Amino acid sequence: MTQQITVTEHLLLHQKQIPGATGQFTHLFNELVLSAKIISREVNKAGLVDVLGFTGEINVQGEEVKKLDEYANRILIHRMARSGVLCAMASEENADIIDIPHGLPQGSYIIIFDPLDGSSNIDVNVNIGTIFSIYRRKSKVGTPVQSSDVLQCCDEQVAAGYILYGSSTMLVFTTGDGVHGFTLDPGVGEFLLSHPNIKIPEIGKIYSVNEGYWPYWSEATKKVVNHFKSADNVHGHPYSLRYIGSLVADFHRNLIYGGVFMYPADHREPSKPVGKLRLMCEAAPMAMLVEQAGGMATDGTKRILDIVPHELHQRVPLFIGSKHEVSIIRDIYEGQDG
Ligand code: P6P
Repeated sequence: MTQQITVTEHLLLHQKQIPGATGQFTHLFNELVLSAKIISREVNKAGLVDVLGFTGEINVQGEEVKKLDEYANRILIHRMARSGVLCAMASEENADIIDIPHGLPQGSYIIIFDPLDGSSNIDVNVNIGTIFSIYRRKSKVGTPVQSSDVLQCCDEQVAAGYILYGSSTMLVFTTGDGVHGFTLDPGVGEFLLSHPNIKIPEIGKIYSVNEGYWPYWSEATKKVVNHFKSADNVHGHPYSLRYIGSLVADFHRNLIYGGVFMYPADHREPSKPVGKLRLMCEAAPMAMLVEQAGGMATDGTKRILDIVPHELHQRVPLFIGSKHEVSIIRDIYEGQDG
């Protein structure tokens, strides 16, 4: 009988190792796990019930909102508000910080999430995911939450992770003590430890980027991507290109197999000169995960976790994955800058 460790058991074990841990965090995580199970149930029957397609609304990102996006956002906001341990939250789908409704108990944590990332893939049954990032407030408990409590340096994250809705539903997260993967056993409704202490291979054989944007890239970015398309690299032959168009799925594959995911700055839209991905609800949580797994994450040259956000939905170029590849990318960009 393989040892079946649930997320809750894993967290309680971890919590015992944190002096003065109050159990607030474990409670928050249990609510997150419940949200994941509810969203997974809906994702897995999409197509059978009326959750596919668009709501007809446009979100703060200027993107059309999918019904399942909206559903996942509602579930997370509802469950997180009632966790009793948050003082604020933020969603990729909402323009502003979401306050905890008056009358509900509050705590010292802040969660920032992308409720259903990769939503352009929902209607064609391609893997999608929920991404989350957790901070502890800096301002005094009992005083109004400050924007600085939310816009903290990305290195201040106390936890980060994602739920991947695919051939199985997986929860992968870190609390700063390694990266651990849990797979949902739908028969018993529990996430069971399936990938303890995940480490990303030092050198990868895969690169992930949307090459359709080639005409909009800088010469330095073209040099970076050419490094992986040519034989002029550590392998002496081109890397394999794998690109799903769903960050959680692309990241998860590279985390397990090794490789690098790139979303460079491009010049398609003058309003988004630094690319499409959001710092706080996509790049920062993935950066904490990959570093905890022995990898690297930069904006091309600067460590993602060293960035202090200036606004909630700011975007950032992202190069993330195996240490060797992300280091090579940094050297190429720095070399171009002279
Ligand atoms: P593109 C999904 O919409 C997303 O935010 C990420 O999940 C994914 O990596 C990226 O956009 C794909 O963007 O421009 O290649 O379609």
